[in-house]
Amino acid sequence: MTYQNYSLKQLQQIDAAHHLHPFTDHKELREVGSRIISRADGPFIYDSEGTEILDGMAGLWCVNVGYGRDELAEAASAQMKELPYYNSFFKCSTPTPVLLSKKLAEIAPNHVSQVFYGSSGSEANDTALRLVRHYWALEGKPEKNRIISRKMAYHGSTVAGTSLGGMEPMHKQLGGAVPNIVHVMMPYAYELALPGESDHDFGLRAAKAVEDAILEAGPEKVAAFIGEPVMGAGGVKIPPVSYWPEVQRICRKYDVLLMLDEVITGYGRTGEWFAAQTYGVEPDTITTAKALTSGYQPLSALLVGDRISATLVEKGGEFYHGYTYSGHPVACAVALKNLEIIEREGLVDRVRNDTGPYFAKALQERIASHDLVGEVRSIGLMGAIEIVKDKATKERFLPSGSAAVVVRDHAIAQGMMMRATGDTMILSPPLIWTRDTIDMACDRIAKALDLAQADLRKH
Ligand code: PXG
Repeated sequence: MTYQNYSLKQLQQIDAAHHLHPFTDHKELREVGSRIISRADGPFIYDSEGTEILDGMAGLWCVNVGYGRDELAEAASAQMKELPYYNSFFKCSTPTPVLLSKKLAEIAPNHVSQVFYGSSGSEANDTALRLVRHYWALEGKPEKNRIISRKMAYHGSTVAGTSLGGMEPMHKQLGGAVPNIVHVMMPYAYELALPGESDHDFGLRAAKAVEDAILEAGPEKVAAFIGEPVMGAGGVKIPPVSYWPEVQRICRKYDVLLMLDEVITGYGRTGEWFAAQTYGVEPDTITTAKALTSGYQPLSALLVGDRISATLVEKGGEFYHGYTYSGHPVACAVALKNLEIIEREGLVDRVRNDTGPYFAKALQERIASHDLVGEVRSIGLMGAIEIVKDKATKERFLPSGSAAVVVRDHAIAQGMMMRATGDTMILSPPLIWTRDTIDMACDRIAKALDLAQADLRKH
């Protein structure tokens, strides 16, 4: 029996009875019922009543080639028929992870040529944490095991991912984080720059926080710094251009490895294959997932720089780590086809040269002037809209986070799917968006802001 035999109400009731959702207040969900998305095509998703919604979040930052790609379904189907599964343990391999690794080595920054697979970004960050600590142990420095991260960072939801991340409510439910991880300030100029401080100077100050943490622990104790090139779930926080080169310089100075978490920024989002290339930095590890398959299959790839892989190969012996689905043949087949589509359609160049700049301009010209908007910012096809009560003073509505939810609900009612995180609205659309789609999105967002304004000013 397929789901078409069930009414919306029935699906919602069954969902409430049996399904524990991620990051959800279950009691609240049971009261309101879930929104059931049952189909999608191109840039649109459709709920079970057939309502068309423009997907401003590419699913959850992942569906970069958009929905309804028959080629990806065919790649999965062909691989399932040929070989649905075999493992890559015990000196075995299957063809698709082999070929995907070669492809990833080609598009990754020059000094990065090895890949370790998992099924999720969280798993890939577990691998990254273990690998980096293992690296220093192999180099005879087991005490060089501390990791520096940032407040509000999101690195996944496993114990290691949560520990690496800087989300306080998540830490509170953890009952003990992985030890030796510290969190420094984020490069978020809108709230953290001092009066009169330039973007450039703020970027250097935020980078200095990394140096201070290294010196506080002692460089001989610090293994690595980890960061999202642009913080995603934490609110599309785009660092000043001075930040990453300075962080790189500091890491080199103290021989601290640089780990970039590109689960969101990887595969074209910022207008290069990787944001490492956008920001001109040379990370030792690059965590990727999501858009590697455009979300059509669960797959993550930890890209490993030559410095670490040389030691692992030469001195490492067996690395006691891996997942049943490391290098899953079907997921890798879909990834290969997905990367082929991105290349064939020139989506990365399009983001860099056309849709990215157009998106930035549209947000500035059509959204930034709205009374509820404190700032808009974007890079490539990811953007943020700060919701404020008072543009001049940056005062927020109370309680904190409540206003963005009002805007979000109006946006969805206008046929525009976007996320609210804290007081920030975020956008991360499929890379297939055109100038017309961007115009359509801005129309709907502007309308949602007007309606939200009417609601919020009533109180
Ligand atoms: N790193 C980053 C930078 C992420 O954004 C992960 C790691 C973990 O990936 P997995 O595949 O294990 O979920 C992510 C995931 C949100 C939201 O609300 C963001 C993510 C996941 C779920 C919700 O913005 N990012």
